[in-house]
Amino acid sequence: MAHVETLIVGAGLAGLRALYALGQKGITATVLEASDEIGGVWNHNRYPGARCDVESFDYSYSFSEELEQEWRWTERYPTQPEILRYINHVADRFDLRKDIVLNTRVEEAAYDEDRAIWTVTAADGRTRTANVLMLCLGQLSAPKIPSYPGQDTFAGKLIISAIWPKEKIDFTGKRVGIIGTGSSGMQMTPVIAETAAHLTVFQRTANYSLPAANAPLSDEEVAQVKANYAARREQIRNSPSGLGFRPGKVKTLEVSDEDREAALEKSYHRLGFGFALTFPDILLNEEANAVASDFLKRKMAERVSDPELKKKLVPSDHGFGTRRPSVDGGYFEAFARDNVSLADIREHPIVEFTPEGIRTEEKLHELDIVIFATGFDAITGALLKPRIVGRGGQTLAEKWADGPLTHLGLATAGFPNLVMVAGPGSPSVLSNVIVSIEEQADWYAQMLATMKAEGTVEFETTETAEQGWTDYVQVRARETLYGTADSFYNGGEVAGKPRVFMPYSGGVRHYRLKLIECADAHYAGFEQRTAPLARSTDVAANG
Ligand code: N01
Repeated sequence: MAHVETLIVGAGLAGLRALYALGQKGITATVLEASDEIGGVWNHNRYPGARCDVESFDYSYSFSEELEQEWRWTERYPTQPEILRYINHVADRFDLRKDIVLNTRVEEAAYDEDRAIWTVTAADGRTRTANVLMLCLGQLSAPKIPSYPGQDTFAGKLIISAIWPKEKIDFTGKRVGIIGTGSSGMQMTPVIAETAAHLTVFQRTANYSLPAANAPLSDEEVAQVKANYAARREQIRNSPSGLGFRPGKVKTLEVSDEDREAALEKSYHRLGFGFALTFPDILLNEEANAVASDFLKRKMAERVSDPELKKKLVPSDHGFGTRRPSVDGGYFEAFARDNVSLADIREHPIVEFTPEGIRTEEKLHELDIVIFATGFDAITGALLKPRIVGRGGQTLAEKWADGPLTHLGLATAGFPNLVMVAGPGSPSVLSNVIVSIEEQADWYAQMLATMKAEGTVEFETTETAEQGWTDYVQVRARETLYGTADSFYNGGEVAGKPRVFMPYSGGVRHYRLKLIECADAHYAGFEQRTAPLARSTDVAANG
């Protein structure tokens, strides 16, 4: 049985970055990846139009100045193929592949309390052991796949946006249906509309979206960013959400009507969903949020000419930013095409699939291809897929039955020597996630190196620490308007999921300070043992 100091599960942006960080500290690690390729969500989300809605300069690793200078992004918002190329380049550039095992889906991980060792079993039955288990499974990576009556009888092709096939799908002459109008559905709509015979977008909830203002990057622009990269990274690390611009400081209602309109207009054309930071109170104060929401509703309405469509496509049931908004490349304009129509499934819900297509309460939509762009079981979904067994045989699913409990988003009591990246209780989906990933990866590497040097064989967060942090996450969330809508921030995206606010909303900078504080206090909230608790308890019990 192969043994390493750390087993990392998942070879996406987080797993690779953790592998690099541990290597820098001389800690041996192996990454286990279910797919036949590295890249995580950027390997799987190959749908047409897939791109990141954070600027490429910022959606990239900051750990190597050479990498920053060598790599040349081509567009302001990078496409999925370009990000995947970047991830592969990083793996080669830093010789990471030798420690990555592909085609290895982890099905179970069990903690041996006597030996302080994790045993990980993959789908092929092979087991590996490690002192530490690090879960880098992604926060939006477990796809949510609806199951409608008759779905299996559909004679056409069913595709899931988050597990997009590698072969090219030809939409030419096809009648296509997209279910879901989050970022994925909105991004693919204008692209598929270009070749499909007809495209029907099935919308349950209208979503806020801003134009991407994407453009090729000029050599001058690239040179300018590269000349000042260190300062840009520093600013990002000290920002609320890890985005590369300076957020507004004056409150929404403290400026004149004209200045407010001008500021919103400027952000709208440049910042994507960073628009939310035009004023510091847009996500905190209802009046401020209403101003920003009304501005965006006006803008979205201007992009649609048909009055009936306008009413349907402009959101009316939640404030801007209380659910994840999108950044699109021509979504609203696509509905001006003769071959694109909207099916409002809030008004006329889907009744069933038939061999011919989708029957709603209104009519049968005849289709050749149906795409589920229905999102993810967010934040905890992927973490709870493998059976993870901690102290006393308790599984992580049992422990988190009423919602996740973590100390600083790092670890959970009863599961010694287990840590997670971008999990619940960390800024995760409320941040430019690569910033959060880097912060945690480096922090873990230092923590593990320190504990190794001190002879710690078992570390475990305490119930007091995890309850304290989990409560604090709720307190911070209540300061915001996130609680006013159902979303994947609060478990509202999956029926029956515990309704708990999961990401840390206090910002990237504040989170980083909390991590530093924890480390400076010799990893406060973690018990560190030079022998496994189980063994010392045995010794005590036996006199
Ligand atoms: O998923 P979503 P997504 N029947 O959850 C609908 C990241 N991402 O894949 O709102 C009918 O936002 C659901 O409707 P409702 C990014 O963080 C990033 O689009 O539940 N409809 C909603 O409209 C993003 O925010 C990029 O009423 C159903 C949609 O499906 C996150 O991933 C690109 C349904 C799901 O929207 C998720 O985006 C793509 C059902 N049974 C994704 N179930 C970047 O640019 C769900 N829906 C980085």
